[in-house]
Amino acid sequence: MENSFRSRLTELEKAHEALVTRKNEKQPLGNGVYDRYAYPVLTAQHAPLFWRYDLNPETNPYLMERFGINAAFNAGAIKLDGKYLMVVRTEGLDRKSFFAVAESPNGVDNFRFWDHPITMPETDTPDVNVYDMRVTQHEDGWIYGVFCTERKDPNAPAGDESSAVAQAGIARTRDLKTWERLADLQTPSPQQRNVVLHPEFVNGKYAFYTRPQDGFIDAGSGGGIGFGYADSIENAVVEKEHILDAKQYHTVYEVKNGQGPAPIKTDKGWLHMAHGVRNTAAGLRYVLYMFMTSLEDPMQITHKPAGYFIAPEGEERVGDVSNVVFSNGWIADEDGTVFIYYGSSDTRMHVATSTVDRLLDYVVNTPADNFRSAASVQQLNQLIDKNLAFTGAKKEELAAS
Ligand code: M1P
Repeated sequence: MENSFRSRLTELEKAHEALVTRKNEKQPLGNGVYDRYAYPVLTAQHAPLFWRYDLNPETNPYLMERFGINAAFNAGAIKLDGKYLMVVRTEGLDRKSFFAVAESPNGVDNFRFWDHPITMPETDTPDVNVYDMRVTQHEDGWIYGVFCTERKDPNAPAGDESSAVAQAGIARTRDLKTWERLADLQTPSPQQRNVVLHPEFVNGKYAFYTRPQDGFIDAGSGGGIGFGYADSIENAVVEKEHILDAKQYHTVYEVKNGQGPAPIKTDKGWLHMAHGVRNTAAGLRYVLYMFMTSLEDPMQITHKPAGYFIAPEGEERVGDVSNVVFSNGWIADEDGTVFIYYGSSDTRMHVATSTVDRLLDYVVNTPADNFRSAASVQQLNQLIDKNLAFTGAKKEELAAS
């Protein structure tokens, strides 16, 4: 028994190390906006063996998993002390999510979980489930984590064990290790998810992106990406939510949408990434899209390309909740590289890389949605005519030379 325990452990260790240290490769011929990578950057199998197994042969002679990890997805992200860090929504077999930090030296591979998950303090109303943290390095000096805290709906009728209430939990830290929990955000909406703290004060106040919703799944009469101010962060209250990006009929965000990570500041405006949800016969489809807001007035959208920026592809399309990509973390590096971290199908994490310049070009120069097929054809014809005139002129130029 002792021998088989040892040899099984050696095999498990080898396989785990090979997975964690596997070099990731940029896929050739991207779309010019960003590059995808060959492998997910983080999966449930990246969780350390000492989380999943009792490593004592006396108490676990068969070396079986004692604390299985189901998924590692929807991570917030930040660069600290030269390391690329994801605050990962890590989900056990018991369906409970918790936050755990995974660290990489280069942002695209070798992500390794820190030894312990985050011990998140609670408010007087304990969380049942916590997930999807947005990490904001605020100009007040703190790093904030804003996340969904989910609890059973106290008004659910007897026998209804599914109805839940989602609200925004807020915590702050200096090092992602020790966290101070603050009061949950209060807003006029019955439920909140996808709440994100803006990195700067606006008119001297903290500012939040919100996503008002009537129900736990349905945005209902609410929905859209909201924006509101709070006087204090310790007891944050947003009295009015202004909808800055509404859901809209026959778009990729017709059912609901939500701000992704905190926006990136550029000299042309705030770059945003968000998720949009549409309905299909096969269920909801989640994609990512981008837009830009004004530096002077972060409530004004100045540019918004039509359609999606990233949609699930290949194995990304399949998982616990299929046909989903979701992003709540990106890192803009000093050299302008942007690491876009996205979860696929509520199962695993991926990275795509771009640059601030490319993303600005994409957001500013990609045509906006005109909301009708005929208008799309008109847009396409303009591009075709421009290209044919250009290639025709080029041919004549070559023939004449
Ligand atoms: O399952 C898909 C996503 O559903 C929720 O997002 P939203 O609030 O926009 O519907 C979240 O639970 C998210 O984590 C999940 O990926």
